Amino acid sequence: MGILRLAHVDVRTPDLDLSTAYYTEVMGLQQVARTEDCVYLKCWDEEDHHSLRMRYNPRTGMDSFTFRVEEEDDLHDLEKKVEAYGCPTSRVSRGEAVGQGESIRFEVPSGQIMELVWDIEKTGNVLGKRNPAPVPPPDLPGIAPPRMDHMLVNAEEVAESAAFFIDVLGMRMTEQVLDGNGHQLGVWLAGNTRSPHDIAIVNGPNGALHHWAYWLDDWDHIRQAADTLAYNGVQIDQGPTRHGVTRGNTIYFFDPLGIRNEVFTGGYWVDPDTEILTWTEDNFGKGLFYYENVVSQRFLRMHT
Ligand code: M3P
Ligand code: FE
Repeated sequence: MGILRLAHVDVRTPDLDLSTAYYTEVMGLQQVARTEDCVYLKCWDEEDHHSLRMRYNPRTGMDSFTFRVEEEDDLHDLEKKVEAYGCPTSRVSRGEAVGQGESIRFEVPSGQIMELVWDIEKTGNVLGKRNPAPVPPPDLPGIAPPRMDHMLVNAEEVAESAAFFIDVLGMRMTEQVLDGNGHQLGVWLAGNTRSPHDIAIVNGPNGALHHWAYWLDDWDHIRQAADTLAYNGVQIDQGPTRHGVTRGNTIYFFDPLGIRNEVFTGGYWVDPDTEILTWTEDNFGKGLFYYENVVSQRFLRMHT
């Protein structure tokens, strides 16, 4: 019960056509809808209406991020809990947003706008439900990830923010990074999925988006993604490499407006009784990038 998984990320771009070209042709997402000022995109194996909304605005940034709750009642339970914690909530009614019904919105302690929704329009993946092929059509352009995986937001007070996601929203912590005084510098949190994280929170400016990540099925697809990125002249931030935290294989890179994207695979299964893994600050280099063992300043200090 409660939070199920990341549903969609909503961002602003000053060049909707350029961003759309990148996300469809290089990232290889499907464009599912376009209004006067918004483009809606999804991955080929996603069942929901969309996982990315891009809205035209002169300033690049994140409007909000949305998690899906498991049951309809969870929406109203969590609305009460968020209100009781002291965050005012507002409701977005059915018909106000493309691809979904009623939702609730609020500002998390680190300043980002979060939305919870249960009623999402299920438009299905590209494979269909009758004798589906196990793979998408071979001619999909770009990286073509099957689904969005997780996101990372920054917080000035990681512990306060983590407590909100855990105690109020009911998410589970899987890993954390502690400084020498035992204060949290980063936390990795799972909803009701079996992955090591649906969202992570790492020390940085309030309100910032660090990245969101697309799932790839294996390391070889990460290698192919690196080839696609290099071929298209995309600026790679780090990788291909491996995280110590989550054990995931990864590449970080920037979209044309400077928003960081990640492709991610690997990790491990998390059960409700899996014990929390702890990293100490002196090992954070390996936690971030296991092979390089670096705490890259560009990686930590650049965000949207
Ligand atoms: C990940 C991940 C930072 C760590 C990032 C880790 C920003 O993105 O997927 O585990 O310190
Ligand atoms: Fe990540």
